[in-house]
Amino acid sequence: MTIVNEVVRLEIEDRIAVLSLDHPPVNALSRILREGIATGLGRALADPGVEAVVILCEGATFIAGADIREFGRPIAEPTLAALIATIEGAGKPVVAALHGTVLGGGLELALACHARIARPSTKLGFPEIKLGLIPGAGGTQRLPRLVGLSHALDLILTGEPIGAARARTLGLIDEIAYGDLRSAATAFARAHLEQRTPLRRIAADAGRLAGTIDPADMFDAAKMRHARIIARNDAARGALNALHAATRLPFEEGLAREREIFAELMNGPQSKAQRYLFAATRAAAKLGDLPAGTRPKPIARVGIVGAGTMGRGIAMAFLAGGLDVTIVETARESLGRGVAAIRSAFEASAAKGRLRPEAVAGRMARLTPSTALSDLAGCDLVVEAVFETLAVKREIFGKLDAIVRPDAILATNTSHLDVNQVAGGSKRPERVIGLHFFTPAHVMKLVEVVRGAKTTPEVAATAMAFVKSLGKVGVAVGVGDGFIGNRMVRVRRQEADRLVLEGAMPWDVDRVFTGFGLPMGPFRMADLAGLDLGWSREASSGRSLRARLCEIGRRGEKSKAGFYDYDAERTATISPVTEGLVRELSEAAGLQRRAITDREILERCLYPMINEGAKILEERIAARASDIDVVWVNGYGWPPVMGGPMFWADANGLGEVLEVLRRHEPALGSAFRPSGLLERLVREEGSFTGLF
Ligand code: T1G
Repeated sequence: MTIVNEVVRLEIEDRIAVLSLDHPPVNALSRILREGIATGLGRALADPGVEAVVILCEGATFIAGADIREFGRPIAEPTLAALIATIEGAGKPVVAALHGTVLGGGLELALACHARIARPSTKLGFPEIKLGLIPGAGGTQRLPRLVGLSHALDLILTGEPIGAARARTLGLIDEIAYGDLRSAATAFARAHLEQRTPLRRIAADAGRLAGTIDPADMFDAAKMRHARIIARNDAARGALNALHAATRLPFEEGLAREREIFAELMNGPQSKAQRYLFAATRAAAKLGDLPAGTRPKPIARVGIVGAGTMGRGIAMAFLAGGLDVTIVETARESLGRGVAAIRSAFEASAAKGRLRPEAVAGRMARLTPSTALSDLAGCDLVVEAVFETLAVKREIFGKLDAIVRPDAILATNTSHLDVNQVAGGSKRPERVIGLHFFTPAHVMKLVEVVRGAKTTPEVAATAMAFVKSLGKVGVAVGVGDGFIGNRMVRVRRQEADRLVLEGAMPWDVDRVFTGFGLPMGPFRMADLAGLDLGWSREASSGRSLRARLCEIGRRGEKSKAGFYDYDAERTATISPVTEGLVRELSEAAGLQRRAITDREILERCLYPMINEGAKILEERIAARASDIDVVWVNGYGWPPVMGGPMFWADANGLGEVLEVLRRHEPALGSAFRPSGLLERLVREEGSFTGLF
């Protein structure tokens, strides 16, 4: 075995050269790895004793892509494109032995090999679109030739990986290796030699593109299937253009077109925002102040107290994560309703093809309903998802103290209460943490992880690792009313409500938000979530538009009427009933309604939100500005191509933000009083995202 460089080794086993790559954590194609592969491959191809080459990786995964940290800088030689051309042009068979997540440039390098063999658990894909890019090393030209145009469109436009079995069906890989991958790959290479199998160079011919009767139909169908992605993403439109080139141009010209589109996207605002979020999402999960050696504990058995909307959603998220779940509700009827709702939600997913039918039974088999808190005794972690009142939560934690193991974690799902006060209900506040799931909890990625004053580092680390194991995005937040997201939403909602009283209609406000680039405005979002969240007829004030609507049974989309009217297809339309109520409330408030410009709506809803974000940073509720952006992208639908509110403010110019706030403060009050941090950053010409 010879050391090629610090991340590549070369071994020759009976005429087969094995290039082993070992560049943790994901074998990203950094310069050092590209150099090692180029050198090692050169030696193997020049060695007369070598008749075939296997490329495999050590560690968690085969190459998971180009090194994102190198983006935006001049690419050092050897480029990935040059490396790929060398592999494909080799005179000896080169076999890629795949495992883990074979993504982006890693899959492009595998496509340059003459054959691909993969472990059953391997996932393969082109996630570049999630970085605002397209495959930039031949992926848009080779993939359609190998698997056909339609599958290539789906893989590249969605960015979602597929499993080894599907990859085998599509012809993306040649064989699945059920035993030892290295042995299977060398055996495959040996068989390739013995059978004198011709070297398959995908770039050499049109491949499955030749069989494409009418590409235009396939593009039209894909544009229908992926309309939402294409509408918002420059990269999606770039991918369509690159794939068009693959159907019309010779390979090398198509490659050149791909490179042009890739370069344009790399320098565009959307990719910069999405690459920022890639790093931000990983930074948000890091708890910077943990003592060295802090290790998360495994969580296998979880309990949930409460089978209402949140408890059900959390139970579904836990079940989807493979956990054993005990859900407790005092009243048998509401427990039964909760379990039935969980089952029907899984069945609905199965009916839509999002879940294998047999998985529904598997998940439900891991759900234990109970009316006794004592059944939570064996849990590693218990989440309370009961009424949002401090007394109830404290009482639950007091009872759980006597039931769960001393090392169990007690989590509160509170959306805004003081976690330290909730923790006060337990004799072991050091085992208490906040896990603020967002509704619907089985869908929304975001979890605000709220560390109490006494939460131990191990509990905090365990909570973060647990959230990530669920496939969710955890953001560590400090104790404060509304934490990050809801606190900023509250400021925005107050202004939106005021604007409606002063002269705008809900749909005017929503139009400004969608025009800005958000998927929907606050009023349409409220209809979706339900206007009666936290409302009760007994306590209804009847003073706000939301209360008045609830009182007349207009509780949102679920009741076919809320701020908007809804038809059978749930299409929202302007409501004369709402308009009448708005005018009544304006009159009752003694306000003379006036025309309000879209610009005023945007300034009064967006800018105080950013100001609140600055205050959250000042108060250290968020460790960094990018955490706030991660919250907004994963919890409130802020489009990733726009980076997040703090990223947007930096790009927009903090000076303008400050000027707008100062202009509105005299009339609109404290929400517009600029934070000290914002004023300092403007003075120092700094930025939110450059702070920490
Ligand atoms: N480049 C650099 N670092 C990367 C990286 C990458 N591609 N992928 C992950 N990391 C780092 C990450 O920042 C973190 O670092 C650590 O690895 C663990 O990541 C030419 C242009 C592979 C599924 O988009 O999807 O190829 O925080 O926490 O949950 O056409 O990482 O520890 O310092 O996410 O086990 C295409 C992105 C690139 C894959 C593993 N590839 N990565 O998930 O670990 S563009 C991607 C992921 C490209 C070509 C184009 C995931 C993962 P740190 P992690 P994980």
